[in-house]
Amino acid sequence: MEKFEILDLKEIKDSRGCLVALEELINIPFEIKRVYYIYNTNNASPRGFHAHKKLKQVLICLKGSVDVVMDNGKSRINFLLDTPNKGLAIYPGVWRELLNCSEDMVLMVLADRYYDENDYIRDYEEYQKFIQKEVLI
Ligand code: T46
Repeated sequence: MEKFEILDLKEIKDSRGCLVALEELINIPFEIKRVYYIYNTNNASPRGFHAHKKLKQVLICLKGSVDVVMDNGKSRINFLLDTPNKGLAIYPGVWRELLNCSEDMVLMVLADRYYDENDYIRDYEEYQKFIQKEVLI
């Protein structure tokens, strides 16, 4: 499994609390075009279940927790996001599922492209065909 990366975000800690700075092309591995966040979730309503053709993203769980399952068509890996000082960079061609979102979860996502529904592959069979083509190129 490749196409993802765990980013250890430097925490600046003092008696007042913690601060993390995000800087494009420094600790975020792309230019940031879009930021969105997901909240008011519950663990009975999983999200994701799609892949992106071109989009790169970094997921940071600011509060609560979520299991991010990543699938490359051959194997699946689960990564628990439960701290604001870890980022999960997901590159194109990875099927992702967001499971067990806690009710207090606040998930911030940085993206390198504007929103484009045409970049999504929301059908798993279509995803398998897509990665098969990628392997042949
Ligand atoms: C991803 C995971 C982690 C917009 O209008 N603009 C946006 O920037 C986004 C991200 C979504 N939308 C619309 C599209 C849908 O009508 O918001 C609705 C919910 O989106 P979606 O069902 O794709 O949400 P998730 O949580 O399943 O997936 C989202 C991102 O779409 C996706 O890129 O990787 O979060």
